Amino acid sequence: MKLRNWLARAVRPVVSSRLNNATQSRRSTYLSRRLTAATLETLEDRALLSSISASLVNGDLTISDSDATGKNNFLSVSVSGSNLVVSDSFETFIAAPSGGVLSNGNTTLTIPLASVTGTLTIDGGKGTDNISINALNGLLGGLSVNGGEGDDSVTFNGDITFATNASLDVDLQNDAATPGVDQVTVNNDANLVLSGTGPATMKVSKSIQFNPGSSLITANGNLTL
Ligand SMILES: [Ca+2]
Ligand SMILES: [Ca+2]
Repeated sequence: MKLRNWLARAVRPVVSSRLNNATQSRRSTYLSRRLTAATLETLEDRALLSSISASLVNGDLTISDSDATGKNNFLSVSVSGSNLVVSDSFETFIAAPSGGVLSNGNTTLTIPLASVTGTLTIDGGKGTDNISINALNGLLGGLSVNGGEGDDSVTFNGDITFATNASLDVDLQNDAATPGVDQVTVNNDANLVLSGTGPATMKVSKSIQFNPGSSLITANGNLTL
């Protein structure tokens, strides 16, 4: 065998092997890029399911946890300027009723007080709900709070002077067949004042607590605790 032929036979497998390795490396790199590209593909936007409904019918504004199994709501109700503001710490509103706007990632509903001339109803629905009612200066109608199923807590943090003959209904025992263990707290210096024939009702299975300086006053309407 000539030296040149011998060298060719000896070197060819090595070159061939390195070429194969290089080819496999390129394929591997190609596949890796394909996989990387596939991994980095973006999905379309996914909206979390909203659970709080808000309806305004003839001046009655109703806020409800409409989730089938119930969310644990942390709802707060307050007045800012001439607007009523209802907000949840985590859950989002499905849509704003006419005249209202949503903000804070749809967790807050702001609507003119002038639109809520009837009853404001807060319905916690199922779940363990914390409902905080702050001072509602200028509330034009009545207020009804429902806890629904689950152990719920309703807290009044500020003054509410109801319109003449408007009512306060915090009966947490009549809004579900199994209403759970519910409580109401009226915090320091929060005064709930009804006038005319407007009645006030608070019913719970656990406790109603009035802290120092707080009060619940009716004129000619029934007071039921
Ligand atoms: Ca709830
Ligand atoms: Ca309840």
